[in-house]
Amino acid sequence: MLGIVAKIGVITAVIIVIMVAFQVSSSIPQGVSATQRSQFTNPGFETGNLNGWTSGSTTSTLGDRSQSGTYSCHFDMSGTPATDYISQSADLTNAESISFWGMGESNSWPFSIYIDGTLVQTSHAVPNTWTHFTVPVSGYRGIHGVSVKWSGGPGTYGADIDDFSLS
Ligand SMILES: [Ca+2]
Repeated sequence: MLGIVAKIGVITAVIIVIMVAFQVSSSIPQGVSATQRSQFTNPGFETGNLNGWTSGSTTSTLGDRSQSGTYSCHFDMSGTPATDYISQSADLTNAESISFWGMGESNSWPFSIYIDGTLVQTSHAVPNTWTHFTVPVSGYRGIHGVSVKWSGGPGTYGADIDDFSLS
């Protein structure tokens, strides 16, 4: 008899938990996801190429040194900022910041970040160490051209970048 009472108690508790869970889930407004953000196309270069990006002639992808996944974008040491760059248009309306990871080959040369062709930040790469960089963009609304250029060349040092995101 006591066993049956205990079982009924457990079943009642389970039903209450299910009802509470249903009420919580149904109270979340449908169709209103967290703030809608556009993201970069091919942000981590995992297509193995620069699809989605406009890039300079000494800019490519490499498959042996990514921050995550398999591929990263590589700025060759033979290039200059005119040829070691990538660029993509992004909707910055709901973005607080752009972030990406960068790594220099051997010395602390800068990545230069441009929005619509205007230099907004210079961030120095750490030699042989992936480093996370953040660029504040809360003042921007709408679609803007985002570019990163590398200033380690020509003939000195290359660099890699990976994993762009808007947050
Ligand atoms: Ca990657």
